[in-house]
Amino acid sequence: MPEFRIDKTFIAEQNNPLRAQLQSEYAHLGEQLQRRGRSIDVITKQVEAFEVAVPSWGVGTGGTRFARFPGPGEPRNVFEKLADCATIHQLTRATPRVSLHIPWDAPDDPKELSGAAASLGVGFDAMNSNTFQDQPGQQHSYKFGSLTHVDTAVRAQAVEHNITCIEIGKSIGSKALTVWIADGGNFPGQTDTRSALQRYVESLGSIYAALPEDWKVFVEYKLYEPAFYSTVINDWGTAYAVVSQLGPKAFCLVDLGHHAPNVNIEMIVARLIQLEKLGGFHFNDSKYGDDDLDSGSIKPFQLFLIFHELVGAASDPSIGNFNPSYMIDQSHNMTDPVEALISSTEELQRGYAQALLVDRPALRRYQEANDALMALKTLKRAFTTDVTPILQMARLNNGGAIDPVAVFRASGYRKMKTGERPAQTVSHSGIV
Ligand code: PSV
Ligand code: MN
Repeated sequence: MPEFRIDKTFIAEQNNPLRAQLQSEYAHLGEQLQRRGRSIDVITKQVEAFEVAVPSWGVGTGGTRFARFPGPGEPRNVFEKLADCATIHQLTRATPRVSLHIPWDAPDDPKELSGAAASLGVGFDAMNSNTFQDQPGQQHSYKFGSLTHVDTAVRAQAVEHNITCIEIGKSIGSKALTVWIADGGNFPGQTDTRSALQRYVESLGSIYAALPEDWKVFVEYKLYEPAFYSTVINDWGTAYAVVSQLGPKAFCLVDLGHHAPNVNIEMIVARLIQLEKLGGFHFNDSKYGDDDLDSGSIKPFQLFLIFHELVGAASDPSIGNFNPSYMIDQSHNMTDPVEALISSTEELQRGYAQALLVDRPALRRYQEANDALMALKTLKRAFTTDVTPILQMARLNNGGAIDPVAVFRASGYRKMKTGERPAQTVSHSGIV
């Protein structure tokens, strides 16, 4: 029996009763924007072109360090994960690529995997290596580190794993490798801070040497967890120092959850843009630490301010080498993962659309006049605009759903998958 997929005509049928209301709300917003000298259709076109990759590990039920609560119909292998990711793309038309995590998603036959992805209408984004967990049959343990381990043999094994990720990626059309390591110390004195970083640079140098010409490597930093005292690649400055030493194919990756509370992430984004080393994002949201909550659920203003930097950079001719990759990295255990990723995609588009609305010439004038109040009001005017009709129209124009979560629910997708995918006790993915 072929696996259930949401039918195109079903999406169109669900859109039909919502069209008239959308037209009227879109026209109303269009008038408002016209009074601000902006064309709604131009903004909608830009939103239509917005793309973000979804994480393969995000479609399974994630968990905290305390528990996982497997959901019904959860994907049991990489093919089922692809099917869920393709469903997110079908409804949003904004997530055409999937970011894989190896070995969680290691394919027996990469050709079969590419074929499956192509028939589902999706491709592949950055490959993610995993040297933060021991895998069955692995010779050396990563308990005390991987790319920075004191033992050369452990480092060599971790380097080899990353090269395997590149090899798999090459055969499925990926163009980037994201490296996040958990290496560090839990206690003062446990590791020698400087030599650990030196070993990282050397290990990553070997991985860099194996990168194809048209590939990038993203160095992802995180303040802490699971190393609770000293993490080797702990902040953007350290990541920047590493990628600068490596060369032009190396960039920093900003995961929104990987900072201390209240850190000004939009400023980090601006710095990396200026230094031409912003490789991309792992979008998510958080209240306390690396909470991996849906984008825009806790700090939507911060998300808007990040997009404000990105939109500014995209139109600044003095910024070269600007083509950051957008990826989502989220995994929690409260909601249906497909719905959560749809919702995050929409919130990212919202932040982007709001940022497109900023009256940049006015903002510049207020900045030059030191008018802090009006400068903030200029940003707030864009941020407080309800851009929902733009997001809905962009999806409709792209062939997606006006209300993707409602269509997902009405389709009975989860129920169908629950029948097709009997629960298994062992999960092939995990989360840190
Ligand atoms: C680490 O917390 C991280 O953000 C890295 O991107 C990992 O690849 C991902 O989460 C999944 O564990
Ligand atoms: Mn991440």
